[in-house]
Amino acid sequence: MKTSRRTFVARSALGVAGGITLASGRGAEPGTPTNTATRPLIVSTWPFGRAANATALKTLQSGGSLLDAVEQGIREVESSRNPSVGLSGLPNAAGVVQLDASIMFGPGHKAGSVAAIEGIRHPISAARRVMEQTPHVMLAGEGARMFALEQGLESVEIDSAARNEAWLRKRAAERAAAQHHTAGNHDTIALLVLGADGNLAGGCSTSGWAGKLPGRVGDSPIVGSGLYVDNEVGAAGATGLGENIMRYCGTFLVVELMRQGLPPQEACLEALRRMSRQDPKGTALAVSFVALDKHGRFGSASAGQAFQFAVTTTEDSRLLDSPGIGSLPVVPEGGNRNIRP
Ligand code: SD4
Repeated sequence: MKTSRRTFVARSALGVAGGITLASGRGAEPGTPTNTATRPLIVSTWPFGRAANATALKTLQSGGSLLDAVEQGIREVESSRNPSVGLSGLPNAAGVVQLDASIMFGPGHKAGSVAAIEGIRHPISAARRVMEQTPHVMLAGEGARMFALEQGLESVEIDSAARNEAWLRKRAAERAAAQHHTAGNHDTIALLVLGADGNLAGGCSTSGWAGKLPGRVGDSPIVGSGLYVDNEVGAAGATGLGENIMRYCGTFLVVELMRQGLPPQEACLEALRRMSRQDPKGTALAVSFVALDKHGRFGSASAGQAFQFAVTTTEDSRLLDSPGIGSLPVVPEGGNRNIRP
């Protein structure tokens, strides 16, 4: 369930003035390093992230690795009949569900992703296999599907004749539909983990922009756009309008701002400020970030959409309201003085 716009604006104002608003419970605070004894620290997007975090935590507690935790946490959402993650996601303009996913592992700076993949139940597992079983980072379209099938990943039948027919029938309408991104037709799971050993991992998975043109690839499978993990610094994940995230390498920007000294929440806000200065496609920003750093701090920021994120440690699990850039003062030319040159 999403926060109403009015509630969002009220909470955003509060969030900026007095720190993030708690949607439920007590526990870890943004900006304050989480107690190392309560790690792992798991942060993910949207209220459904809470179930993903719980599965990730359980995976770690039963001896799984950081990557197992990311993969299993995201599989939880891919299996949950979510309208914007996994095969239950909303289709593209031709009536076909095309999925994007990526995964990164801090040690070794490893990455894998799949883009515009069809008929594969768990794109996050396909992304992990690309990372671990091939010399590549990204596979797309039919090649990604063939690889996933070869790897024995669960699939569903694809009827290409019916698909082509649908494409021809709806061609004119789909072009028009794809021009108009509307809020609320998309949500991505991005999940980040700081392990008890101090290492980082993350992943994300989505069906992307509902009604997108066939073949459209969003930010989620692109390293540094929908997901970025740097084991020396921290990790960030994105949700929202991929076209805007991709133009700025959004999560790379957040991590690099953390490298320059900003805490995660400030880094998310500063990235959004920079991204909000230009709007070449007239789509408005509609972007949210989550981030965590090596010190166990975490944060989030949102522009143009109400956004909640889930934070889990061994001590507690909570949903938090993200502060919105809409209620922030305009940043003067010359940028943010908190950033070290
Ligand atoms: C995309 N970023 O494909 C994804 C969609 C999303 O919240 O995150 N929606 O553009």
